[in-house]
Amino acid sequence: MKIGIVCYPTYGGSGIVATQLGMEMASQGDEAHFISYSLPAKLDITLPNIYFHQVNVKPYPLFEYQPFSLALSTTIVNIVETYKLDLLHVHYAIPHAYAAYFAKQILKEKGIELPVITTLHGTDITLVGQHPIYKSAVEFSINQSDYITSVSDSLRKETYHQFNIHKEIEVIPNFINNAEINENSHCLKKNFVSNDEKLLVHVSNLRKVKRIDDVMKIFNLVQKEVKSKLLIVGEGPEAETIDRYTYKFKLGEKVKNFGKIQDVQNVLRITDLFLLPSEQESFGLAALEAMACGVPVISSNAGGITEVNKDGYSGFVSPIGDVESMAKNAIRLLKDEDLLLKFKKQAKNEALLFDNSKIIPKYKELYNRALNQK
Ligand code: GMT
Repeated sequence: MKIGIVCYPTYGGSGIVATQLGMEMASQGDEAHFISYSLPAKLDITLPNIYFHQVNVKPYPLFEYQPFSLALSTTIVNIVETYKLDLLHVHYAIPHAYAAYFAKQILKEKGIELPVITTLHGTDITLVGQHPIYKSAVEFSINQSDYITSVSDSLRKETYHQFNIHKEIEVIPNFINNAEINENSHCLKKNFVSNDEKLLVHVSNLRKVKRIDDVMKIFNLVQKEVKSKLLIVGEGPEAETIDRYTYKFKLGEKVKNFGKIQDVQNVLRITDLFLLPSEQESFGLAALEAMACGVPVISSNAGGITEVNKDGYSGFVSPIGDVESMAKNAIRLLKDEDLLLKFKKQAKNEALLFDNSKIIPKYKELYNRALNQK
């Protein structure tokens, strides 16, 4: 089949999921047409059956703000007509579901039926979509999608709670390719820590919802009890918080901020614990990636995290903001080699439940259903 995929091109989870799913479908012989304002970060455009179509927003002196949704709708229409696409899958409702709705209507006028699937990823529902300037348009366009999926049960419930949605929302969790995890880079660890030191890590877009201050507070408590260092991967507005707390707690060399890097797994594999104390998290793809690399997760209980990180098995879960509890759990694991090893294995086992081979068929089944109803 020929699938149109609309996504953000950035390193955020929704773009990564969209890209992995499209590449997986392409590897199985389907055509994946990515539509975005720039090349998705993880997209390997050299692979067969992969296409990238850029949404070009033309500047015009009258516009202080370029009408991106309009350009996206038109691009979708053009690509569907040119490449005879069978269906459209949009990731992140804003403004993708809205643009998809208009593309669908324009195509209908031309006698072309385009099934639209919208996947809700998190902040499109819990944060951005709540804003009064977006809310009614978001609600309308979700309701107009032929199929709606959400990445966790928590997000599904939240969507029904926050919006007046009169359609079924199916839960299809995010996934990870466990077979792709390369086990052979542990030698890298000696570049950062000595043999008797532990390594903690946090990976995110460093936004407010990630509670970077809690990451720093937890690490400060941990390093008083366990010889350890903290690696931070990612870029975002809260980067300044890292410097502020490093100075405040006199952590100096113990904190290393990598910024944005290509191969996150390369770093994850050498770490002992992943910290995710988020305020909101529909799923926590970064935690799943860590678990697949055998890294237990110390997290908050926000949103869908508990569907991924199982308390007392793949890591520990504490109430949002309870940095003492998160630090206590981290110290308990880091001080007990046997327990840590057990949790590393359990984290890997838990990640297997979200393996590509289990989740991608759910999307394939949905695509087939959408095609059969055409
Ligand atoms: O974490 C972010 O802020 C990025 C955001 C995105 O849309 O890229 O992530 C959301 O989608 C991911 C993929 O489905 C989920 O794993 C994240 O939990 C979710 N983030 C939030 O809900 C805050």
